[in-house]
Amino acid sequence: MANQKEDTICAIATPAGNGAIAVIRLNGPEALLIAEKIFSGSTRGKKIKQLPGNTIHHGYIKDNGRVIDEVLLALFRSPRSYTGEDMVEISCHGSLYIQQSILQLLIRNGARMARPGEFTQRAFLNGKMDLSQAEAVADLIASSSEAAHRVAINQIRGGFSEEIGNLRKHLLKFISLIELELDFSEENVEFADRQALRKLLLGIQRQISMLIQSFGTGNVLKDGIPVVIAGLPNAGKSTLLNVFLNEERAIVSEMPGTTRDTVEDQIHIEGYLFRFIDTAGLRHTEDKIEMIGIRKTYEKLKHASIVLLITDAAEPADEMINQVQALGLDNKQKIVLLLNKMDKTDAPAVMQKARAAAGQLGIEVIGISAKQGIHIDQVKRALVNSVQQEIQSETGIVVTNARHYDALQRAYAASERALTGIGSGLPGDLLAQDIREIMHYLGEITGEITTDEILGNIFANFCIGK
Ligand SMILES: Nc1nc2c(ncn2[C@@H]2O[C@H](COP(=O)(O)OP(=O)(O)OP(=O)(O)O)[C@@H](O)[C@H]2O)c(=O)[nH]1
Ligand SMILES: [Mg+2]
Repeated sequence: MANQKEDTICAIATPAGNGAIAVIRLNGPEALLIAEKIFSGSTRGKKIKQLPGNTIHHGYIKDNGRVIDEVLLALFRSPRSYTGEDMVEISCHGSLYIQQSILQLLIRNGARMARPGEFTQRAFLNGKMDLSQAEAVADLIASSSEAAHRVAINQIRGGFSEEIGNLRKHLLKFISLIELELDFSEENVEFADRQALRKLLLGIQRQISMLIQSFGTGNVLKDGIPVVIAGLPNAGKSTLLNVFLNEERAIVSEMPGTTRDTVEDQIHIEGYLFRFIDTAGLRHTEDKIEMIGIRKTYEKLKHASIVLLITDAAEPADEMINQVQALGLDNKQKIVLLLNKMDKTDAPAVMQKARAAAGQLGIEVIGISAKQGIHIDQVKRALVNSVQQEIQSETGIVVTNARHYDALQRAYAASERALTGIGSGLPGDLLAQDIREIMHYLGEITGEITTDEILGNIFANFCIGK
C-alpha cells in the first residue's frame, strides 16, 4: 500500500452525467506538475508549482494546443488539503465528453484512476481524520434527512472520536500502572488500586453500553423512524395515513376490513424521516386474506419505534385500554392513543375519561379528527418529541455504523472479563491483557488499530472520487 500512496490519482468527483459543471480531482506528489502540463491561464507568468495554496485560477485545459474547455483550477498544497497531499480540483463544464477528455489527458500525463474512496483513505492515512470520521463522510453524502445529516456531521467533527479517545486514555493510565507492578513483581506492590480500576471499568462499561444502545436509534434515524398505525377495523387508520401524506395513498371506506395489506410511506417532520405503516384492522376473522394481513400487522408492531393506536372516540375508555394491552409492545416502544372522530362526539367528556384511564399506563392521549385534519399537528409534535427524548437520553452521540457497533460489543465483552478478573484477584499480567483488549477494540473504531483488510472493506464501499 505504501508505494501506491506515491501515485498521483485522479477521478471525477461529481455525479455521472451532464451537469452545469463537473469537478475533477487530481491528487498526489505529481499533481501540480501534471496540472502544469495541461493548463494554461492567468497565473501571472508563474508556474503552478510556484503558486500559493488555497487559490483559484482561471484558464484553459489544452491537449496539444487544442482547447478542451475553459475551467477554474483550485489549488491546494500539502498539508493544507482534504487529503493532506498536493491537490488540484478542476471545475469544468459538465459535458461527459469534456469530463472524459480531461480525465484521459491527466492519465496520459502520469496520473492514474483513483480507486473507490481513495481520496478519503489518503486523508485518513495522512492523519487528516480518523477512521470514524472518514466513514462519516460516506454517511454525510448519503444523508437524506436533517437528523441523519446531524449525526454524520457530528461524527465528522469528531464528537464520537473524542469520546472513544477519552475511554482509551483512562485505560492506558491503568495499563501503565499495572505494568509497573509487573516490573516490581519481586516486591509484590500494587500501584493500580483495584477498587479504583473497578470503578473506572464500570463507568467505561456504562458508556460503551449507551453507545451500543444508540445503534438502534442511529439506524432508525438513517432509514426512517417506523411508526405503525394500528387499531380496530374502521377506526380511521387509513384516513390518518392519508392526512399525514397529504394524498389518497390508502383506500378509505366505511366497510370494516378495507385495508388488508400493510401500506407504507415516508414523510419528513421537523427534519426527522418517519416511515408510516398503515395496517389491517385488528379483529377475529375467518377471512384467509385478512388473517394474513393481521399477522403482518403484528409483525410490523414488533419493529415499530412508535405505535399510533387509533380508536373511535365513542368507544368506552376501558376498551381502549384493553386494546393497548393487546398490542403486546415492549417498554422501549412508544405508544400514543389517538381518539378519532372527535367531530362527532362530546369531546371534553370523552377525553377526560380516556386520559384518566391511559394516564395510569403513562400513555399520551390526543383527540383528533383524521377526516377533518383536526389536531394532526399535535400528533406530529408527539412523534418529534418521542424521537428527541430518545436521542437526548443517549449522550447525544449516536452510533450508526455496524462496524463500530461490532467493535463496541467486543469491547464490552472484554470489560466484562476484566471486571470478573478483578473480582477473583486475577494476576496483573492477565488483567492487563483484558484491558489491552478493550483498548484494542475501541482503537479499531477510530483507526488507531487497523489492518489492511479493515481499510479495504471500508473504502471499497465509497464511490470513486470521494
Ligand atoms: N366522522 C369521522 N369519520 C371518520 C374519521 N376518520 C375516518 N372516518 C371514517 O371512518 C371510516 C373508516 O375509515 P378508514 O380510514 O378506512 O378506517 P381504517 O381504520 O383504515 O379501517 P380498516 O382498513 O377497515 O381497518 C370511513 O368511512 C372514514 O371516512 C373522522 O375523523 N371523523
Ligand atoms: Mg384502512
